[in-house]
Formats: sequence, structure tokens, C-alpha cells
Amino acid sequence: MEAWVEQAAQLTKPDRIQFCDGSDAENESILQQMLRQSDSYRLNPKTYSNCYLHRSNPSDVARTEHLTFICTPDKEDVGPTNNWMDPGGAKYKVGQLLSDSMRGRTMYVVPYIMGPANSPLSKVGVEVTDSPYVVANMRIMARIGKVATDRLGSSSDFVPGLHSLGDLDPLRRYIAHFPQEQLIWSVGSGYGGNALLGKKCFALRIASYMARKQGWMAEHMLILGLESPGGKVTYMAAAFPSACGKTNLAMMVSALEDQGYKVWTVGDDIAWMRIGADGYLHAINPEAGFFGVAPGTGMKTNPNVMRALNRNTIFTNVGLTSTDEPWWEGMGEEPPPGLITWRGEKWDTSKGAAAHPNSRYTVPAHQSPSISPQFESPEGVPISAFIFGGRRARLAPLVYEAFDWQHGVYVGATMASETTAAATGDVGITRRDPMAMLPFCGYNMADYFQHWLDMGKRIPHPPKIFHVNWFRKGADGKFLWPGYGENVRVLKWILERVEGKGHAEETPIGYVPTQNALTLDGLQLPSESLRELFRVDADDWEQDLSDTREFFAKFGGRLPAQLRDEFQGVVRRFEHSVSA
Ligand code: GTP
Ligand code: SPV
Ligand code: MN
Repeated sequence: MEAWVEQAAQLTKPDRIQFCDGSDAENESILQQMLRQSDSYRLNPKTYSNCYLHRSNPSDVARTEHLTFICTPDKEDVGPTNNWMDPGGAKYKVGQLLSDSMRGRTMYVVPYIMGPANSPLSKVGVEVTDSPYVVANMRIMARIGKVATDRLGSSSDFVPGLHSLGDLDPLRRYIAHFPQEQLIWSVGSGYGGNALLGKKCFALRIASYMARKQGWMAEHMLILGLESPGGKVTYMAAAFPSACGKTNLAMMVSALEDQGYKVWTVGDDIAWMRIGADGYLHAINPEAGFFGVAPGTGMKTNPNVMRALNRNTIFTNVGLTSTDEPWWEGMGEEPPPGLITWRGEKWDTSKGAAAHPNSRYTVPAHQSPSISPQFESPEGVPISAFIFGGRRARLAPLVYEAFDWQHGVYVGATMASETTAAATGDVGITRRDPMAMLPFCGYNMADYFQHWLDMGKRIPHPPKIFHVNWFRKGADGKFLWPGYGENVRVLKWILERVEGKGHAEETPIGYVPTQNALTLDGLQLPSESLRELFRVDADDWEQDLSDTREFFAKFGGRLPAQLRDEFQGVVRRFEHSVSA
């Protein structure tokens, strides 16, 4: 580790190097540096103890997928869905930007563990960065400092990540991954997944590459435990694209709590999974905190996280009240007088949203009242169901179940979702996002599909696979389903299916709940909304199938034959249902 840090320093030429031990005293000094060097403020100490607001550069507010590269000698190995650079070329190009980039700055060395400190599934990374904001966030999102150097010992088995803010110009921004070397280079951004290298860069892009080689899975999935009456807890993992509801589902306050159904949070974004001795797939959450979307988070939608956010939390790009408290749209309160926008301007209606749509909170996971007693379990939790989903105003019903593993892989591979503010670019455009991994798969997506198919054959008790859509809209353009805590009704049906009990009817796309199979008591849902939520429209699906055909064609001969078979199966079932 010291040798690699030395190399990084040779390249970036920092004025000083600070090795982070993760202590409270060190954190205090890092926060002081953050307050001095960036657009950052301490929030009201009475109501938000040890909380900070950070405003990022307005050109640096979300992941930049077009500037994110997988660097391998053979272009075919990254596939049609990733940006490619050859490793030598990338080292030269990005190296020029990193060269001398830390002159006049401090290089912080952050050793960290992804996963519980004592879990055999955990892995060590080392991030060097010139951003105190990044260090403060890494401290919440991972286990940093002494605990990591202790685990590493004199081993060189760690993922190095070199990060520099550079000049924050998007024209000089690259997030480059070298999977063969297990190396990450990131320059020109201080935001989220671009800069907190343990998260998307390591725990998904590099880890997905490792996982395929080593026979495990690194997925963009929340992990939750659904407690049922009697106290049994069944674990589920769900893959939804960025800003499509993972954090909210994982932390929900169940609308069926008085009937004995409660949700426990194990993870809200990433799952690392291995086949356990019991034949189940076991999942750990590699992260230690939640980097969650602020807008839309309120006491009505996610009271668990709201209760966690009043201490030890870093807010990024939210609004600021005259009493030094954070504010965002959907918090459940009217914009207060004297509100300041995420850009630091006085808010009025002409300014639009006071909080950036991708503004976020960074909060320690254990502060959530819903945190699972199994959160730090070294062997992880056994997963009984996988849930895929996305934002689809049309087409996808509220919930359906795949016929079997192979069909479930097809359902995941053909996922699509409307784009959100979590990445720069247009919002609301429907795009294919297989297993919610489009921006996060560190190798050829066709090989990733094959890996899923292979894993299914190896898992003695594979999870059942489902697809959900909380975002279907009616003719009036409004969401048909209330969402949030009411989503437990769908989880309950999934649990019943896992236990071989829930009722379903077969449709061309999978099993859909029968009329009375969902527990809907206490919900005022018009019957026509319910019908629309479950409608499988043959014309819409025909359109979707032709889009799927085009998407699959991108992978050429590398696409697994089983997925072509599944595609033909759906086509046949629709033909059959129409003629019947
Ligand atoms: P990333 O952290 O970017 O990966 O996003 P995420 O998948 O964790 O999404 P999150 O739970 O933060 O939700 C994103 C946005 O969708 C927020 O504005 C939520 O308020 C909103 N949202 C979440 N769940 C639901 C739901 O069930 N229904 C509706 N209508 N909106 C939801
Ligand atoms: C996402 O975009 O999926 C996020 C936010 O979780 S970031 O960490 O910026 O990638
Ligand atoms: Mn999230």
C-alpha cells in the first residue's frame, strides 16, 4: 500500500500526505478542512448536530456516464453498453490530467473495507484523494482507517483508487477503471459515484468483474428483511436503476405493520452475494452508510430515514433555511421565508427547485431505526427473492413473477426504465437498463447475462425472481399506485409466492396476482386503477419486444442462446394468447 501511495504521490505531487486512521479527532480536522476549502457549512447544531451542507460545483452534480470508461486491451471485453479506452491510452490521457494535480493540496490516504470488518465476503480498498469532502463521505459510507489497515496487514490484496478533483471542468473529467489490474483512476469530479470510489467504481464495476471470475455476484441491489407475523424474517434483494426507489423500499415503514409485517434494512444500494453452505445465496451490504436522494424524502414517504438525518449527516446540494437547516422539495413543508437554493441564491418561485433533483444525504446506516440486526452479519443473509423494477409509465404491471430462473434472467436482462437526475443527461427517456447495471457492469453485458445463467445452475436454492413497477401512470398522468410504505403489500404477495401460497394467474410475461391475491384492505384504490395496474397490453408488449430484439442484436453472437430462446417463448405465448 505504501509503495502504491508513493507512486500516486509521484504523479500528483501533493504538498503533504495524510494517512487516515478513521479516528474522531481526525474526522474533526478533516471537517474543518472541508469547511475552509469548499462551499460547505455547519448546520444548526441544536437541531442538526454534527451535520454539514456541501454545495458542489454546479457542473458537477451527478454521475457522468459518458465520461466513465472501462479500460481493457480488447474492446470486445467491455461490450456495446460501456465506454472503452485501451489501458495504455487511458493511462496516458488521464495521467496527464492527474500529473501535478495535487500541487498545493493535501493527499489524503483512505484505507477502507467494503463489507463488515469480520466478514469473509468483505474486501479492502485504498482511496487517495485531494478532497476533504470525499474523505468525510467515505468515513460514513465505508469502514475506514485502522480497521482496514489491520485487515490488510502486509497483503497487497486491495483495490487502489486514485482520485483528484483536478479543475472540475467536465472537459477534463474521466472516471477510468482497469479491471484486470483492479485499479481506479478518477479526475475532475468531486461528486458521489464519480468520487467516492468504494461505491459504484469498486463495489460494482471492479467487483462485478471479480465476481464473474470467482463465481459470486456483485449487484446494484438493496437488501431487506420482511418480517411476517410470528417473527420469521425472509430476505429479498431488489435491483432498481438509480433514483427508482431502492433506498425507499429498503427503509420503508410498512403499511401492514399492525398485521405483523415489518421491513428491516440490510442495504439500500449494493449487494455482494455468494452461495452459502446452506445452498442459499447469501448477501452482504458492502456499504456502511446511505447516500440517498433527498427530494421526495419526508415523514410521509420515508420516516425512518428522516429520523436518522438529524445528526452526523452530510447534505449535498440541498436548500438552506434561515435557521441553518436543510430543506428540499417533498420534505413535507412549504418553502420557508429566507430559503437559499442549492446554488446559494435567495429562493423565489422563479428559481425553480431549491434543492437540486439529485441532491443527497450521507448518513451512517446504523442511525436508521429500521436497520436490521443482521446488518453486520459476517456470513450475510440468505436471499429468497430477487426483485427487478424500474420507472415505466406504461407497460409493466405492478408485479409479476418469472416462470423460473432462466426466464427471470430474461426479465432482468430486458429491464427498461425512464432516466433520472442521478446521471447527467436527459430525464424521462426510457432506456434498457439490464438488472439496473447498465452504468455499473465492469465487462461485456452479454457475458454478464451468461454469468447469471451459470449462477442459477450452481445455486441449490435459487431466489425466485419478480418484477415490480411502482411508477405506472393513468390517463391523467398520475401514478396509479401510492407507493412507499404501501409497497409492502406487494412484498407480502412475493413472500407468499416464495412460500408456495400466493395466488397467481399465468400471462405471457409471467405470473400476475389474481384479483384478490393482494392484501388491499385500508387502501382506497379505485377498481379501474387496480385493473390498469395489472393490465398486460399485447400491443404495448409487441412494441417492447421489437425494442428488445434490437437491444439484443447489439450483442451479436455473444448473447447467450438461452436468452434468445426466452425471447421466442414470450413471442409464442403472446401469439397463443391472442389467437385464443
Ligand atoms: P439511487 O440512490 O440513485 O440508486 O436511487 P434509489 O433507487 O435509492 O431511489 P430512492 O429510493 O432514493 O427514490 C428516488 C426517488 O423516487 C425519490 O424522489 C423518491 O421519493 C421516489 N420514490 C421512491 N419510491 C417510490 C414509490 O414507491 N413511489 C413513488 N411514486 N416514488 C417513489
Ligand atoms: C446512483 O446514481 O445510483 C447513486 C448515486 O447511488 S451515485 O453514488 O452518485 O452513483
Ligand atoms: Mn439510493
